Amino acid sequence: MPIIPTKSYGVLQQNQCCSTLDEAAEQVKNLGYAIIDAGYTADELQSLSKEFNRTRTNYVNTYGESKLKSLNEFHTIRSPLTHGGAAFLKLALNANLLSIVKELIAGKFILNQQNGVINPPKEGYNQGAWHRDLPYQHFVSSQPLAINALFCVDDFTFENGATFVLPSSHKYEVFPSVSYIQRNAIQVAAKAGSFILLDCMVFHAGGFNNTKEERRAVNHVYTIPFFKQQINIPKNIAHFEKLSAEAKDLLGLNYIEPASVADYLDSRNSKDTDPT
Ligand SMILES: O=C(O)CCC(=O)C(=O)O
Repeated sequence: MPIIPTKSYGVLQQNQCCSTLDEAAEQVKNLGYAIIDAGYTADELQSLSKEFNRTRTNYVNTYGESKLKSLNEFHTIRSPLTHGGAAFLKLALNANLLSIVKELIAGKFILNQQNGVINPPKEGYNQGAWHRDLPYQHFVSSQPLAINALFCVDDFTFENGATFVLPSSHKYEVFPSVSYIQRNAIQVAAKAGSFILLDCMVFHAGGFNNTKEERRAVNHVYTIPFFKQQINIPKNIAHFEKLSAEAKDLLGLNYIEPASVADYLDSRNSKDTDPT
């Protein structure tokens, strides 16, 4: 192992970092990715794995295999928290995850989307091409506006198509050349039960799954409330009244656009923040 110097000179400013979550937040800010443990027991992971498969079967039965295939949607379960078991809602509210998202996104943020992602054996899938999770965007932001948390239902390995990232690519606007990608992409292996955190502007792609088993994940995108949700979560979630105030806020209940000026003015009554 090389001995890495820790002393410095000519340095006026240095980040101070203490907890594992702080370290991960620093890495997401600088490199655009990091791994954290979600804190589940082996039994909890097993029941999540079963819930994933049950939800997928219901989803495919509801929307139809041939339709999903024709739309290149067969390897995705859209918004499992609104039609799967409570486990998916719990995942989106994971305390370790939210504490780091709070460090990364200044101010309020909401859950923009949650998707089950299946990387099938020996064939491509819709996440296997390079993209940003704020697609079609080429700006650079000094602060993260959106964070992706990809929960590993299975181990992510080099063999089963662990996610590739281009480190620090959230800091440049233009998608780099193929030769740059080949020289600089890295593959992020992670244990089942981890979240792979990405600044949503970092370029990433699912790898090729060269095993015989599917590699399953649940992706979450948290954004500042200015972005509209991929699917309207407040309209689709049952029993909202049972949720905590924090959960309602996170799921976007407080950020539905007013239908009229009158509704907007009514909404201002209950707010103590500046108009936006
Ligand atoms: O499946 C993966 O490894 C990547 C998933 C992904 O790119 C996404 O959900 O945006």
